[in-house]
Amino acid sequence: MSDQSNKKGKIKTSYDAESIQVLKGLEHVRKRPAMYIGDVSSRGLHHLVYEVVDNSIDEALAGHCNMISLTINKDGSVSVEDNGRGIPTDIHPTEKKSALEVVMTVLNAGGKFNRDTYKVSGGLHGVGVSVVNALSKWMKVEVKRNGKIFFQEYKTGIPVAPVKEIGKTDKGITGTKTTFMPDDSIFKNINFKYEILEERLRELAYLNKEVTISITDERNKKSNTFHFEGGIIEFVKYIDSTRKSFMKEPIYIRGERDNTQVEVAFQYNESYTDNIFTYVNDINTHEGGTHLVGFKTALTRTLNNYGYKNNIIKNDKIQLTGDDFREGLTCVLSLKVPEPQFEGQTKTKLGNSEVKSIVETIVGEGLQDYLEQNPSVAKKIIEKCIRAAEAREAARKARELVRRKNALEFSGLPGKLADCSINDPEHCEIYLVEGDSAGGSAKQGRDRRFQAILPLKGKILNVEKARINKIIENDEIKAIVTALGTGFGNSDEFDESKLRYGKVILMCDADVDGSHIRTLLLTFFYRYMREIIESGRLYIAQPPLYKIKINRNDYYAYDEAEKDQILKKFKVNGQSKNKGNVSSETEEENTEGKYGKGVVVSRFKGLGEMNPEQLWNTTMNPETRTILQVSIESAAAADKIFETLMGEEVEPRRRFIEENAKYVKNLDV
Ligand code: 0RA
Repeated sequence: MSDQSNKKGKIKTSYDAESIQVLKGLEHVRKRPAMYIGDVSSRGLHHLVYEVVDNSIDEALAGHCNMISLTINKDGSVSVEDNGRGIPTDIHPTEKKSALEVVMTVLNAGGKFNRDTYKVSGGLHGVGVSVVNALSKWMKVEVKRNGKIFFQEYKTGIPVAPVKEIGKTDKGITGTKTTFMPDDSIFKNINFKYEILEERLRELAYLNKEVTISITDERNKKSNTFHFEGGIIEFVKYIDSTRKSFMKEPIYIRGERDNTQVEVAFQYNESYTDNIFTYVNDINTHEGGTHLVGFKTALTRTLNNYGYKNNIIKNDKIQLTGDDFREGLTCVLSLKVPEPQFEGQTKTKLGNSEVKSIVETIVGEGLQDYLEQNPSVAKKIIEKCIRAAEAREAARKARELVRRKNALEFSGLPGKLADCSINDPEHCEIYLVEGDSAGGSAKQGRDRRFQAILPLKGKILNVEKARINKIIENDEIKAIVTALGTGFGNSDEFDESKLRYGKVILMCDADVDGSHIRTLLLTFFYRYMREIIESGRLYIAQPPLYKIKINRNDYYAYDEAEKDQILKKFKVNGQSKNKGNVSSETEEENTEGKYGKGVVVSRFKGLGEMNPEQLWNTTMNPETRTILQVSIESAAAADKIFETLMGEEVEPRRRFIEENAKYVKNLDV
């Protein structure tokens, strides 16, 4: 605020000037919402809730709040309530209005109140509740403070009236409750998904063990409450609930240096892949960063040193690498950093260089102590790492063999691959197609200049259950890897710069088997070619579910709703719910009697039922198709679903199927 605004006589004009500033700010948020919340899809929509919840979490981190409850109301709005100190309501000294109004309406006003907590900044979080307000049709806030209840309401971020006292309460009862209705003229769809919010709240409860977080969906009476006294230790157990571990308890280490708090829990399981989740100020740093590097360095060095010193690793044996020390590792690393710098494509990579050595020191010392106090566990861990190294060595030899064999043949490319003619990867794409018959249609329907087709037979190997040396013996995986040209697996074997196509598109049937195969493929990419997902090159094709023939014209519908829409548009009667009205391409029933003259609705059972021209028009032509870009979150979710369904442990699988029986059809990302 300028000094002028405090001088008598100028207040009125500067207040007006300020109001204009505020309005301009809100206007900008509404004009360019993506700049503030990433996008206006489902992701951005749910982000609004996280933003509001983060404010309550901040209050909890400051030690003043231990209850947060979220409600999806019947009308579709969301309420977040906490028992913190309540947002201050006194008149703000420079802004000349209630501090509450300032927090709710001024961009970046949050920073004006120094709450001495670890402020989330950068990334998508931390933009402030005023942004949520600006993007809401209406918002209401209720504050309990000093024995009073205060209230204010807003429309598209603008106060309807000044802050008002609407009642009294017990002096000891304090807190903030915010309710908002996202603006449907800004968001494509304002339907909050319980499962998405529940998952984030569960995660927050693991990361902030002092808080109890509950969620209620008033639309269908779902609810859940999360409180984990064990914090990230329990988080690790939850992630590994489908896997077996030889350790009774995860290793837990915590420490603090230069105001940076480090907390880590990890254990080894019997699988061959690693699951490392890293968080900075409660944000999942999907892209890793300096904290992850520090952790990996400490893990490798400490285990290696201990192994040599205690004669578990023999000098004449093969050298163990970082990857060997992470085989079967499940880890949650959580940091509180005062001024985090978030970098990377999705702003989820920690950039602070000083953090590496902080994490490295704290984890190194903590792990060293643990190993010395638990020699038998230490021995088991290191022996597992040695087995990993041996398998890696065997895999290398097998790969070498494959490479030499390929060199003897004329081309290294798989026989089933129908390659494209252009050589420039950026302009080429490859379709990985389920089944030979769909593969055949795709080969005929494609634009052979830039589209390559690789048909896959049946189900690929479950990569979670096999070590890398078994995985590379699998024919389908071998074909994918050679077609892509990148190699696969760890950093020295995988090279994204060798990728022969700019886009990799998975094309599976729209049925249960197809979704299973898609999940298997996603899991493979997530585990062994993650960079391809991270650089946004992995896609999922969207074949239509229905063909609707109306007076000789064909229309395609990609879901039930679209089919109804098309039928409605042409004023065709008939109930879509009644399966008898719909014929499959192969067993074309006479449906004319049901839908009226000249109308045939057919359901595609699989890609193979489409002829090459149909496949091109609906699914492959870049001008008209829709393809879904796979995000790292959706791939991780697929991996989790997959692990639950396919993993070693029977009980979680039974539970999952029971709980999700009605959803399993839609295992879609
Ligand atoms: C600024 C200062 C104080 C509390 C808060 C903000 C606060 C904000 C939110 C947002 C959601 N829940 C919240 N709870 C508290 C501290 C005021 C004091 O000193 O009492």
